Amino acid sequence: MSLTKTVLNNSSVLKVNTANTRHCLTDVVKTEDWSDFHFTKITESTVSRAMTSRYFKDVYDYAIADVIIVGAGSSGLSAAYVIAKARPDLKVVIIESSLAPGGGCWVSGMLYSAQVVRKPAHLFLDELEVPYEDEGDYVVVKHAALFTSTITSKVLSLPNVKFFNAVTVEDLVTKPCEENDKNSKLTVSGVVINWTLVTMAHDTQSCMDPNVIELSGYNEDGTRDYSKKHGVILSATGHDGPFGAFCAKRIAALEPETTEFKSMKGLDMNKSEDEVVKHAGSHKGGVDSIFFCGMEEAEIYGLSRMGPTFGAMFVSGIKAGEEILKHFAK
Ligand code: 48N
Repeated sequence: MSLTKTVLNNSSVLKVNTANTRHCLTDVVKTEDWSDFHFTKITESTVSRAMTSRYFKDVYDYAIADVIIVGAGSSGLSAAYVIAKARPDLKVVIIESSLAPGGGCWVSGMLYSAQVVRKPAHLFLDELEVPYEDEGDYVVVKHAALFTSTITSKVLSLPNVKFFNAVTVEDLVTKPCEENDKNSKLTVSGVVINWTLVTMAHDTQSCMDPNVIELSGYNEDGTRDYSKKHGVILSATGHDGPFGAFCAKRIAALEPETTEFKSMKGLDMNKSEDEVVKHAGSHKGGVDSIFFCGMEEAEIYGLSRMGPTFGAMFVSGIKAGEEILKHFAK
């Protein structure tokens, strides 16, 4: 852009060469002061109906889902991308308690923004076309938000993904395990959800009842429909906290004989990231149809933590996603 500098009465005015100020509205606005600009007319109820008709159609259409991902952090979003992209026929629901997806991945360590990703996890950044600086054994994304905004936009643009944010999973729907299943006593068959603000306010009210999203694989009368694959829950709710490590804590409480909540161990990057990837996937305890990825695994299986490096989050999501795709492929 060439700038021409005009000095008037000892004050200098930078006159921008208007030829270089073209934008998407240049041909719409005819006056210098934009006095001719106006939006098309609308009524307030039209806006309300446009929002609510779509939201509640989603709630209705996704009352039964094939995959329910709890937590839209870097691991949950990575898994959602792998699953929903490979199988556009599967109904994938993502439940996120915060208003914004991304979990802890909007910055890197503390409030530092540059994000370290150890190889070979950079191959996922290549697939997403997220640029980085290559430092040999690892790469650095200039801002963690560049990864998070990219994966979020790619996931949300997939037609078979429904994202319910500011909604919290506050319990699990469970069924007795299939008669022939000797390993487990319990199957998860859905999630119990509420507006996050309501979940946070439970102690102030007698009760504010929740809603439910069920997994696929059942008949109208609640019996198992063996002609359909049983849906799965992938829990990616991160570190233990007010909502975090939710499903891990819940199944340990429901099935204490087979599931122990071991809590995350000390920081060891080299040990932790490989372990988190290795343990990603279906839960091998007494509860069926639940998978884990990301830091929630460190909590349930007592793995070390890795601190501000994110490759294991992406790769554990990819690995859990691959196992879920195999479940639906059989
Ligand atoms: O980012 P997080 O917390 O979890 P992950 O596992 O995707 O990524 C973890 C990563 O950011 C780290 O912690 C890094 C690598 N640090 C490691 C270390 O050593 O400290 O995302 C979890 C998401 C959040 O957005 C939560 O809001 C959400 O899950 N969430 C829930 N959403 C719905 N219902 C719930 N019950 C719930 N609990 C958490």
